[in-house]
Amino acid sequence: MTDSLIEAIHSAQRGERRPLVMGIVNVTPDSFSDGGRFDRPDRALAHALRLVEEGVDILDVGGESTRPGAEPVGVDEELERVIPVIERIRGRVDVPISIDTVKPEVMRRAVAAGATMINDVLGLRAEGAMAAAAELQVPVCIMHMQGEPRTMQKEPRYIDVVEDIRSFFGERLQACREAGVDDSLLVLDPGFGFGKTLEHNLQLLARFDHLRGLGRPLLAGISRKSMLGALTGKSDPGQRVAASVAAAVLAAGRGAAIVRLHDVDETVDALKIFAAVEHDHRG
Ligand code: 7PJ
Repeated sequence: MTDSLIEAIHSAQRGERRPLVMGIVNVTPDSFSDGGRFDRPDRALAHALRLVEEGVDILDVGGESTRPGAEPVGVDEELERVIPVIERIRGRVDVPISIDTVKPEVMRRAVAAGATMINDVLGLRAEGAMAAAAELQVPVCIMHMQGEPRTMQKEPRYIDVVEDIRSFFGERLQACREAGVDDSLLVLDPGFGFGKTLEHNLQLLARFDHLRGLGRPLLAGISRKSMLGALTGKSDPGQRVAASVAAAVLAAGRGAAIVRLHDVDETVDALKIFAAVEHDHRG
């Protein structure tokens, strides 16, 4: 499972196939606000199965909200949210599961329960996370974030947002090598909306292809984010589907190997058009 996932990611990076679609499965109280504690895993399972029907390539299961202003969650609470969901999904379908966490203990328990990828918004900078990744040897998404979720949107500052993030990735790649996390396992993500103004986010998307120089597959997560609300005037994230699909196609055109998103059905269709034109009729 791990080898075929790595091969698919690298094939997308080489431009041989359309980007992989990573569908978001949130297991946080704010995303299931009307659900009680006990039916939460079943609701998350039902959501995951729907995404599979819609053609998702990777399911990204997360139990801690990293939205601007969000408060951290304890390890026991996070485990209680995500492990039953991973077990239920694994019992039903073979689609690769990614665990969206910054905590080493959650990484270990999630992989033991059947996850085959780690998605870390702190880029393995939390205490013990790098060692856990070195031990688990599964693909890891290293995301860039300036600051921390509680305060990151206060006053983000860069000299040049693309170059600054490139040097952050250079430093993380070196740290991974030193810790024994193989280069072939790493995916890089500039972290749209994580300590970035609208202008920073637009520069990152416009110049997303500059990050290809790092030689690693790239992930873009723009789905329903506030940058799209700012551009369309739509304050309700649920109204940002078309904007999200457009952003995913733009990221695909600039070399994203994975796009992380909510609206799988719509985006898979859009990427089929993208692939038919870009891969099949350009010679
Ligand atoms: C991202 C993420 C992202 C990666 C979130 C949201 C906020 N992980 N987790 N990249 N965003 N790798 O989905 O709106 O952009 S949480």
